[in-house]
Amino acid sequence: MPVRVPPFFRLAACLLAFAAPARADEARVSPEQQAAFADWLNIYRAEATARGLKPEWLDATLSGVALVPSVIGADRSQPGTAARPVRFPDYLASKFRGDRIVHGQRQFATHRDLLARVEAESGVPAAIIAAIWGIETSYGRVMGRHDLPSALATLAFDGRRRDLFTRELDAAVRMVGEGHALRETMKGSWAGAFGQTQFLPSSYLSHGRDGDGDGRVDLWASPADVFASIGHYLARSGWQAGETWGFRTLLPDGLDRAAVAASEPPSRCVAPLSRHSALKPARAWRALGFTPVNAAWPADDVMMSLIEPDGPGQGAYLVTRSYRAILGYNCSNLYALSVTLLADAISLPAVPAVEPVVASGAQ
Ligand SMILES: [Ca+2]
Repeated sequence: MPVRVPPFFRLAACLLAFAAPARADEARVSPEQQAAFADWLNIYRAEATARGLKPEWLDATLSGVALVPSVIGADRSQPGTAARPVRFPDYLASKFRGDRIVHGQRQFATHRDLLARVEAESGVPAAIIAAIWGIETSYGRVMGRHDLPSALATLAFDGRRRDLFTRELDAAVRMVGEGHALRETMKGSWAGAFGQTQFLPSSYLSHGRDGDGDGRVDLWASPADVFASIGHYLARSGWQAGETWGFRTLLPDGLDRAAVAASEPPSRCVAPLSRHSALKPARAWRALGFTPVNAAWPADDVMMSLIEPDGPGQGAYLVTRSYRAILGYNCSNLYALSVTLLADAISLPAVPAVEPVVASGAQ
């Protein structure tokens, strides 16, 4: 994916959205800001035309676009920075609150055949696809209510990540212009992600898939399109067909962490992948004395790395290369681990894969 916005940022957006309804937003825009935004829109329109976007596409998409101060506020007050890291048990508890697991079990059963078909086509396990759906939008129930072109234009105008959001606004214009979406139905999060997958517009154009064969990719309303698109996204991000994500593990006594540390710094998703050990075959971890919790070892040659999200002795996981495909969806170990544990919880309800971690924060 394309650049993703970590889920905690989206939570902040939801809170801000409740705190600052659109009408109050409009009242907080000064005449000077309105004028600056109007000037910026004119410049954007001219530059977008030069990039090949048709004037009628721009007219249709930018109709009714407004500056939304709460979007800027959300973008500038993102929590979870290094100054106050979020502990994994607290993060997981927030992701699994309410009926996230029980409703997921029902949804997984309801869509079992459809998910199985997407698994066969993409190589990505049905439960992982369903868990992404569950974490992103609570199985399609919470998709964001911001006017998408307004949110994207506001973030591009604000400038903190101008290049990113200018590209995404371009992609939104193309979605409308090419007939993928109706302007009036384009709702999403403050950060420009939309639909049941929470794709950015550029992800929609590059990874959206028509799962129900009606000739359109509808990520707001078609479960078949949603599942096919998530499966395609993860497959393109490196999921290895037939591979599991990994498992929670007990550590051997006297583990020498320096001896299993990675020797090269990561070249992408740098901060999360810096928390991973070297990739070693499953047989090597087994020989070191690691013990899976409620899981079986994969084939001997499956490559795995060790993660301890809260530091030594606070809970450990051995994860495959396929796990890293989830980091392509959202570059965060806490996000990816919450997806994998939710996948286990909704597909293997008899296995208490989650409770010990939430309850103790340690193994
Ligand atoms: Ca479709």
